[in-house]
Amino acid sequence: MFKTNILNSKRILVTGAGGQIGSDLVPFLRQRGAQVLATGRHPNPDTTNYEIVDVTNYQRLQTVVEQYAIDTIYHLAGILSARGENHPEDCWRVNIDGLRNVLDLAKRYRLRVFWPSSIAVFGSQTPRFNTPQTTILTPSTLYGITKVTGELLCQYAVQKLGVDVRSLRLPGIISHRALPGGGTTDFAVEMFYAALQNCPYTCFVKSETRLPMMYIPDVMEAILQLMQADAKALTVHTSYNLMAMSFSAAELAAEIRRHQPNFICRYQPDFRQTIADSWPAVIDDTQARQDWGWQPTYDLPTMVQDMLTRLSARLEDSYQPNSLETLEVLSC
Ligand code: VAH
Repeated sequence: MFKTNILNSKRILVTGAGGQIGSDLVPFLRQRGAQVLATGRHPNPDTTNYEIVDVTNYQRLQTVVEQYAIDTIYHLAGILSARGENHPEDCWRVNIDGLRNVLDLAKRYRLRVFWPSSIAVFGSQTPRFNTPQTTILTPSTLYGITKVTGELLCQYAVQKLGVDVRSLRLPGIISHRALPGGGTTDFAVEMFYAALQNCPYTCFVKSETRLPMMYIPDVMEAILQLMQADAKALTVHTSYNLMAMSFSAAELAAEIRRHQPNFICRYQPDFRQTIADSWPAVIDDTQARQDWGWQPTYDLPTMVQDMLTRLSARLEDSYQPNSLETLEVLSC
């Protein structure tokens, strides 16, 4: 079956390139021969071939698409769940106006688009275990509402406007290149930083809080496989369910302690507990496996092993992600 080769997307624009996914996706795509223009709202001296772009500014986005003859947009810019609850107007504006601008340009210039949705589309009325691909979507966060709205905009773009936009309902993501910012699943990354710097960690959800999670290499492969899939094979035009692993905060802390025996994790739930409680624990991703061959590689033990190895190397290289200084957990 003919695959849309990633190299056919020779000129890629990544929005939100400095975020948790973007920090990995830009080098991942460049290593595969694509020309990638990284963009973000703020200057990013660490990245070559970079432009400052606010996705809510249509004219700016259009100028860059034309100037660089872009053929594909990976639209990652957005405000996550926890920050979105504290800044709901910004969350709606960035997440919805940004996506609408991208989809309009995609229609106008025949661009291909990837856009990340999230398990945040599900709410307390959704089955928490083996959450189906098609089910009740009543999210309790504004972030989740923007993701449900975004999925319907994507489906409309495919079915009514002929746009090739593809999407994944991403779980919590664990990565080491850039700290996540403003998410409810950030605890799963912060634990590693605390453990490697011999700091006790105060987790902002209960120990028994179980959520779907994925290691960043699997996220990269899932995005690549979806974008390479033959369009005729795709039966979902809102966003695909995706599952790799599911673990509780306590299970993650215990697995880290197998390598860092002195790691101490305490639990002090805050407002993010309510958000986490509204999300599923285990996702049914059968459709993604059937349509385009999705298959995760990492489980909890292999992820923890690799994450500790890579992150400790970065910390030894005095790698300091911009937001590291602002991470209270490290003031131990
Ligand atoms: C968040 N990391 O916590 C994001 C993600 C499923 C979680 O959408 O908001």
